[in-house]
Formats: sequence, structure tokens, C-alpha cells
Amino acid sequence: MAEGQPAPKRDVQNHHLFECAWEVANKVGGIYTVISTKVLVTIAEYGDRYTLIGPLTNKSAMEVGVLDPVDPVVATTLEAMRSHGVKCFYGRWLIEGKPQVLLFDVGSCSHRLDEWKGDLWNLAGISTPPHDAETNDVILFGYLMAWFLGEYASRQLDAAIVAHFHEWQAGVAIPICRKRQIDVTTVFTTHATLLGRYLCAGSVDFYNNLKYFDVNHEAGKRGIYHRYCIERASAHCADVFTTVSHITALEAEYLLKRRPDGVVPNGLSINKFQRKHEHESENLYSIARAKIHEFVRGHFYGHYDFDLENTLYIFTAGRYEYRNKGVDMFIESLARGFCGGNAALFLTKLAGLNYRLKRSDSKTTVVAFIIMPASTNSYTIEAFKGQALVRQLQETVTEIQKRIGDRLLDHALRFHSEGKLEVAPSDLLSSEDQVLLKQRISALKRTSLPPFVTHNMVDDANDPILTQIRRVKLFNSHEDRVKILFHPDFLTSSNPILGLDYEEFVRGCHLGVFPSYYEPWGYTPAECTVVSGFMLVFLAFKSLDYCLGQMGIPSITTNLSGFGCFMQDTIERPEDEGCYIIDRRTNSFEQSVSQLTDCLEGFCNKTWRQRADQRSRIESLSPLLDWKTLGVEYTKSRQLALRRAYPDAFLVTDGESDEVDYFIVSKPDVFRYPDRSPHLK
Ligand code: 1S3
Repeated sequence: MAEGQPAPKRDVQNHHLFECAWEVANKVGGIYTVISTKVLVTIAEYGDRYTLIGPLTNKSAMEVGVLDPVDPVVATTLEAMRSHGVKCFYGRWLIEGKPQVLLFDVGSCSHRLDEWKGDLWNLAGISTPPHDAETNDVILFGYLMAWFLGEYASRQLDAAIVAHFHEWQAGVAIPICRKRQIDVTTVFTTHATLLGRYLCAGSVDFYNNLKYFDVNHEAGKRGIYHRYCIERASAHCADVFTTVSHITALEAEYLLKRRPDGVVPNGLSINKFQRKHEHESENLYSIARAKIHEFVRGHFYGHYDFDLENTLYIFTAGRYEYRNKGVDMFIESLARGFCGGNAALFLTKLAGLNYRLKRSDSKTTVVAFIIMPASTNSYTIEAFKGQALVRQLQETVTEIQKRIGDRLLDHALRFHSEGKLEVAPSDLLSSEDQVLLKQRISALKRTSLPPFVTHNMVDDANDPILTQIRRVKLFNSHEDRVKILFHPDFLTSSNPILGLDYEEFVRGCHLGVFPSYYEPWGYTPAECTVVSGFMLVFLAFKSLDYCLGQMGIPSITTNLSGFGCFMQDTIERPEDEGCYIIDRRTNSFEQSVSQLTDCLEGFCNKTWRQRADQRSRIESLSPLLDWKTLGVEYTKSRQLALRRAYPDAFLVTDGESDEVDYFIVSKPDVFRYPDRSPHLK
């Protein structure tokens, strides 16, 4: 809108929505899950008035089917931008709901980087260093989005426009829209704060000091001041500012210096057919578990002396943030009792699960997986060898089985009813077969213990997970009732070693453990409860017979994770529904480790029946996490943005706006103990 001209009267009821994020069709982390799973409810509300905007990358191009824009104004706007050399893709994102999507190639405008950086400095006072490639892309992306929105809003004058931006990587456009007075209303959602993530990953007592951090100084010290400025400007310039949980709202208030207008919890798209296929549930568990069994047999070859029927698979997974995701606490709770050779620990409740199971002569074995991508070179030879040896043995057994079958058939054919059927084992198992079998068995002999990592790590000596495993001496020995395995890579069904997709792996496990210290929301425990609709489409696409939306796997999280707090606020006794919540707010690290170990021990002591009952209860939690329930918070945030930008359109009869601050952000901020374990410093 040109300055001085009256603003057009836009229709707020039938407004258009542009949702912008770096993770649109471009999976990096949790924001991809948020956006892709939310699509169905947003499409139901907006239809073709909804468009997503993201970056054009090799990955994102694969997820989009190119088409001509439905909206003629979008078509003319893009034509105008293309005439200036902007490269972009317009089409449908190939996920459930097939939303319209616009992807900008930031590289096509890299020649304008210096000009736009100068402009960002002039209009927002944000200076950025030359060699931060991610920030450079973020600036290009921001300017392209603002350019698009400006052109679009100047051509489409009938309907109001809501532009919703996720996370600082999409935030640059917000101060630009404000300074250029582009006639759109903006919402900014942060899924974590930059400083929060950095501070927590270090060794500060984050939550008790939230109010006291010198934010500029802390950001400067960590070399992220420019990124922090972008994030803070996005939060302050947006008409409405939201975040994903109350705990992150508090963090944002102190670190970004704006109290969020509200909280938009993350949902999942629950498959509508799930209930019809419930009977298949147990079958799917068995298939997935059999695959994990197969892997475990191979990995522990030569030391496979435990009973798989009496083995529990537990796991933690996520972005490799050692302290933030609570991997330190997970390993500690598995193996505490050996640290520092402190004998007193053996005698107390402070001992870890491994010690407790040994002490009680438990017949249960726990295999604990850590699935977190890190820098690796390849799988280790040992990892391949174990699987190959077991496969060879399997093939040999199958061949021998066949020969035994033939011999038995032969005997049976010669059998006359008056005689006695006598078949000596030596008649069935020939000496050649015995030799072959012995050769295979002797190949399984091993002098070393089964490794606790599947890959060659780039920085093995300094890797924090490996360092801790070595310190607590969890070496997968015969006596250990807890075996540990670090898989520093994503899971896919095409993996040569652990060939399962993440969802299938989760289904094959018994328990997910996510004792996070910093976790604005945390999808991993929610994904133990349900599989998202998106994933179902993805799996169906790969022609796997997965039509079940539920997982029903119990999980452990903490009251420092958004999801954990949400469950505590929503359900009276989350643990009855298979959602255990560890207190990391008011407990010391030691106490939380003990609580986690108690919880793990309690789970190990459950009977098969108790675990099956628990699983069926968890499945009934799905509606609580459905976007159909939680999506309404997003609707409210957009309504508030419209009210703030177009108050006249909301005037009630007496001439007063009926705006209310719809979100209640205040939650008790009780934090007590410093969170650092003396053992972990
Ligand atoms: C963030 O991703 P993360 O794993 O880096 O956003 C997610 C989606 O809102 C959230 O679930 C998670 O806690 C945040 O940390």
C-alpha cells in the first residue's frame, strides 16, 4: 500500500493464510512434523486460501508436484518476481491434504545479499557477519518472502492476509513487512529460543537463572548475537507472538523480552481409519519386534546368552543434543553404581538399573538403544560381521532343515504300519551336516565383547555419549543385565544393519525414554503414542501394510518438556496412561536419576499382561493429541492477529472492539535445584 493512501477494507472472514518456514517440505527437525501434520486441519479451514512458503532445496523439490497457481494474483506476482531473476517452484506438497506450496530458491538472489544485508542494518539495526552461511540464506529467504507478500498484498485488495512465520529462520520477513508497512498481519511462532538451546547445552543452571541472564552478553559470547537479534526482532515486530508450550513461553519472556500472546501446543494427525484396524495391532508389534530380535541376535553373537522372550527393548532418540535431550541422565540411570568406584552407591537406591537387576537376580535383560545422528564414517566391520555370521548360520540351518525333512519323508514312506517307527537322530542329521553346523558355530566365537556403538565415529575419543558409556563401564558383558547400543544415524528400512524405519522400530520397542532438560515440546514421546497421518501416507507409499495410526508404546518424559507439562496439565494420572513424567524441575539431578531408575525398574517388573493392558490404555490417548483438538489454538492466534491489524472489522455494536487476550500464559515457575550432576561436570 502506498504511503498516505487509505488502507483498503479487507474481508477478514475470508482471509488468506501464508505459512512460512524453513522446514516446509524440507525436513530438518520437529517443525517439519508440526507443519506437515497440521496441514489437514488448516486445509479444512482455508481450502485453497492456504499456501505454504519454504526454501527450494534438492530435498524440498522432491516433495513437491509443480502446478500452475490456482490464485491468479499469485500467478501475476510470481511472474513479476521471475522477471527479476527469482527462481521458484509453485505446486502441491505431496503429503496428505496436498496443500499449495511455494518454494523460493535463495541462491537465485545471492547477488543481492549485500544490498539486503545493508537494508536489514538500516531498517532494523541488525548487522550480520559475512561467513555465516545459514544466516545469509535466512536473510535471502526473508527478503524473498517479504517481496512476495508486498507484491501480493498490493494486487489482492479484497481479503485480509495472515502471514504466519515459524522460528527465527523464517523471521527476517517480519521486521521488513512492518517497516515497509505491507498490509498483512503477522504471527511469529518460536519452537525454541536460540539462547535457551545454547545455554542449556552448556553447564549453567538455566531455569533458576532465567530472569538474570544478560542476554546480549550471553549471545555475543556464543557468537550468535546476530541470529539472536533476528529472533528478537521477529518476536517484537509480529502482531502476535506464540510458542509451543508454557515452559518455552516463560523462557521467551525472559530471553526475547516479549511475553508470548499464547501457547500453541503441537498435535499429530491421527489416522481416521485407525480404529477399524485395531485387531492388527498385536500382529504389527510382533513383526517389528521380530526384526529387532534378528538384529540383536547378530549384534550380540558369541555373547547371545539371554532369552529374547524375556528381553525388553527401551530407547531414546532425537537430535544429538547430549544434555538437552537428557542422554546423560538416561545412561546414568542405566548404569549408576559404578561411578567413581563409590561402594556406598551399591547399597542405596541410587544404584542404576543394571545393578538393581543383577542384585535381584532378575531374568530380564534390557537392551537400551540410543538413536541419535552424529558424524560417522561408516558402520563398523564388527557390526556387519555379526549380522553376516548369523545370516550364514540361518541359511545353513535352513538347508539342513530341508535335508532333515527329506530324510524324514523318506523314512515315513518306507514305514509299514506293522513295524515300529524308529528314527535315530543320526539318521536325520548326517555327519556332513554336523560338521557344517559346527563350522558355523565356531565362527561365532568371539574374544571381544559386543560393541556399544554400531558406527566408526569421526570423533570417537571426545564423543560425549561414548565417553559416558566408558565411564560407567556399561560394556555389554555377560553379567550385565542392561546392554547398551548407540546407533549414531537415522533409521531407515534400507539400513544394512538395523533395517527398520523409525516408526517400525518404535513399534517393536517396549518403552521410549526421553529425560530432556531442554525440550520446548518434544514429539518423540507423543510419537510413541501415535503415528502421524503423514507417516502413514509415507509408509503406504512404500507399500508397507501400515494402516494403523496407533503406537501404544509407553514413554518417559520430564516436566521440563512442553509435552510432559501438557500431559500433566491435561490428564490426572499420566503414568496410568503409560506416560511417566520425571521431575527435573524441583529435583536435583541425583534425585531425578533415582526417579528415572525407579520408573525403569518398575517397568521391568511388570508382567506381560500388565504391559499389554497399559498399551491399550495409551492408544485411547490419541484424540488428545490430534490436531483436530489442538489446531484451534492456531485458529485463535490468527484471529487475534486479524483483530490487532483490522480492529474496525471487529467492532461490536457499541463501537468497542471485543478483543480479549485469549491466551493464559502464566504458569507457576517453580524451579529449585541446580541441575548439574557433580559426576557430569
Ligand atoms: C524444536 O525441535 P527440537 O527438537 O530442536 O521444535 C519441535 C517442534 O515444535 C519441538 O517439539 C522440540 O521440542 C524443539 O526442539
